[in-house]
Amino acid sequence: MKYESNITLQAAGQKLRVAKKIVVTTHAKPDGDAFGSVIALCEVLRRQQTDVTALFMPPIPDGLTDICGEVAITLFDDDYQLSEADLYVVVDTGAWSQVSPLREQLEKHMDKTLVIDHHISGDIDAAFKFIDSKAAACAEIIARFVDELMAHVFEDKVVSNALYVGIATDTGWFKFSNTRPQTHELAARLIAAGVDHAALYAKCEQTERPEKLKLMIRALSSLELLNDANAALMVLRKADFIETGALPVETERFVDIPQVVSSVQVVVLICESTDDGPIRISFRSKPGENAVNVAEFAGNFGGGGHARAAGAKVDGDLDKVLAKVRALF
Ligand SMILES: [Mn+2]
Repeated sequence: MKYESNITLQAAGQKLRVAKKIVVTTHAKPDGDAFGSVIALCEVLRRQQTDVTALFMPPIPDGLTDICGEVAITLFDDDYQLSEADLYVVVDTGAWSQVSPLREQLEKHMDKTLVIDHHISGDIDAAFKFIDSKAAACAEIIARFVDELMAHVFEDKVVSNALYVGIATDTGWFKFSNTRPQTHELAARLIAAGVDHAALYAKCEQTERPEKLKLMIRALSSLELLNDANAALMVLRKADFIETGALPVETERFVDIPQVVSSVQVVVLICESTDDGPIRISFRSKPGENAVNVAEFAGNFGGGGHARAAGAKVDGDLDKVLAKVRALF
């Protein structure tokens, strides 16, 4: 299946304009872009009197529920029944693997489904696809739909905050290579419209618990630099989680920290389970000429992922896993 647009912005906009009942959803565990894209689009649809459902597969990002204004959020659970609608919209993904809890129900409605996405691949065979893989965030595309449908609500607080959260989070607050002139132009337009970007930064990025910092200290004190500081290895044992009171999910972004050292090309974080489950290994690598393909590393442990970010789950003894990871460098 070719993953490319088969409908113009105007024609897709017309579908959004005429449908009386629309369900808008996105990938499970939505990030800022997924969440912001759904909320911005739903707010515009709500204002044009569409009966709209903003459907999310949880968890939704902490701290973002108060940017939704009057858009009511529906959370998917095992009992959820997808209602009949004139149009189903999937934003920020076109991959069934990312929408799997909803697949069985949504698959019946492919003839009236519109995918709006900025990824390069996808397998949801929707009748309508509006794909722009050059867009830094799906919210960049949604901004074009806002202009197409109801340009005057662009300055609406709900719409502008949601779009800003989308573009800022998907570009790492405008530092990733996907950031392009249009991204900054949109950000400028949104800030001019009154977006409080510093407040949104705090809402999105400064929401952690103190336990996370305590665990971070443990992770950093475990740091080993290998192969002339080309690789950084960190280990968190079961006791580290228990003694700090931190949760396994609170290791998020620890793998970014050692990358501040110029020579570090690869970071590995090994986490023991707190409930005797498998050991979790996360790999990251920096882009560039000598970029290391960490998906291959993860493959050695029965895992996989992307060239720059990969992972594996392994059963067994932590010290044996550690030895095997050290032997990679
Ligand atoms: Mn995105």
